[in-house]
Amino acid sequence: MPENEIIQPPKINADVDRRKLLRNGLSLGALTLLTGCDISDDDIVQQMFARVSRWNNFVQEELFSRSKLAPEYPESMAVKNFRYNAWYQAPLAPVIEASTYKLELAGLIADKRPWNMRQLYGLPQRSQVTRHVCVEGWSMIGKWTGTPLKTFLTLVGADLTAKYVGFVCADGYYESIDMPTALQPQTIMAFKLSDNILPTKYGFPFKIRIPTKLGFKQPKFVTAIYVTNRNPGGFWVDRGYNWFSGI
Ligand SMILES: Nc1nc2c(c(=O)[nH]1)N[C@H]1C(S)=C(S)[C@@H](COP(=O)(O)O)O[C@H]1N2
Ligand SMILES: [Mo]
Repeated sequence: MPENEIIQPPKINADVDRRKLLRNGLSLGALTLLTGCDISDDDIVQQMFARVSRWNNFVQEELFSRSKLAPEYPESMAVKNFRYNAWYQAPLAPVIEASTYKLELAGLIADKRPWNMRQLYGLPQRSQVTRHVCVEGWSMIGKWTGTPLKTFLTLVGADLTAKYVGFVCADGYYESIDMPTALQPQTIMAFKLSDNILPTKYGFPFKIRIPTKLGFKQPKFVTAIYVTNRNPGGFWVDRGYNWFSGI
């Protein structure tokens, strides 16, 4: 089946509501599945989903580049007892030793010297109260405090014209985001939740908090950050979830 028959992207109309457009993007794929394909052929179905997902990445990146900030809420709305989530139960969360911890840097970064906890916690910080949305169907408002990822990337001389920022975690998890999202001022290296140093299960020593993306795009227990022009994928993305996953 020729590629251009599978998805006929609608023209992007700047005025169109982004959710409506995303919905149309999805139903377009579903429609093609129902009408144009032999759905008994798993390969083709898989390829189709991959194409729909790539198309969704493209639409979302286009819209994100002109989109606004995520809403911030009054502090009184922040939940104190935040919900935990990961691909395993909380007692199995990796315990990171603060005195020996090092954040490794790699890829298109000029100064790749690793950072220890003292250096990280010495960075300028700000607080923000935003909503975390998990793809599993729950959301919660929390207060996170930390350093804009942009501040950090600038300090270490990262190539800010590169396409992706990738993250490696202590629990085998990994994620990556587009550079515009990495530079968005609300994307932070979060050291605190509800004014307390991040407890182990919430990602000590820090979590990348991104209020414009779904929960699974926000790696905890980060041990390495790298900058690259090749899309590094992610733990759930490589298991079929959409890579951009904006909210
Ligand atoms: N290292 C790591 N980061 C992760 C995950 C994980 O399993 N491992 N799960 C993700 C998912 S699906 C969600 S919803 C949030 C949950 O973060 P919380 O425990 O602070 O609520 O972390 C994200 N980051
Ligand atoms: Mo999630």
